[in-house]
Amino acid sequence: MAMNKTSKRTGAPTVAILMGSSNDWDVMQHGARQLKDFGVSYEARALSAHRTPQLLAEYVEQCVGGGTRCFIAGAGGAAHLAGVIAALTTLPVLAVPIPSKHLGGLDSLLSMVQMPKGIPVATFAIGDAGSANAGLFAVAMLAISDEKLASKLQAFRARQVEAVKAAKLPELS
Ligand code: RP5
Repeated sequence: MAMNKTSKRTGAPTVAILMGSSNDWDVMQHGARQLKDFGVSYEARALSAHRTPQLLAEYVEQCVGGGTRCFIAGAGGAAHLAGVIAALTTLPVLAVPIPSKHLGGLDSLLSMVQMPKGIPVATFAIGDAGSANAGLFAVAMLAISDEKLASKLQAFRARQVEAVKAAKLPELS
């Protein structure tokens, strides 16, 4: 397991966002956006569990050694990226199912949410909302031990309340 090795990296991101393909970025950018807006350091990389398994393992090992606090993993189809990362570390892994060409992301969702007992991943909604929520969930985890971040999260929630209260529905003609 990566956490037991000595490989370290200086300047490791607080949150590492991994995706199986650069084509996943359109979706994964929404989680990155949340982290950026909250001032949480992140790094986004395309690394695949099946195309680049060794590079993936090395990267996870370096992040774990360097102080990364959690991983967000997006993948589509037979989406085993999040599960493989979770097998390499005990840090939390937040999984984002990417919409797929033939099954609309249901394959990705089931691949992530149906992890066998013992190696959990926290699975979010398919697509943009899941990606954004994974970012927000990472913020919430970090906010447990960071009062400033907790205040920012409270303010974010308060803005949502105000937006709902101010919402106007169209009149019928
Ligand atoms: C997965 O296969 C990736 O996560 C991506 O969603 C899907 C298709 O990859 P590409 O063929 O678009 O690179 O590994």
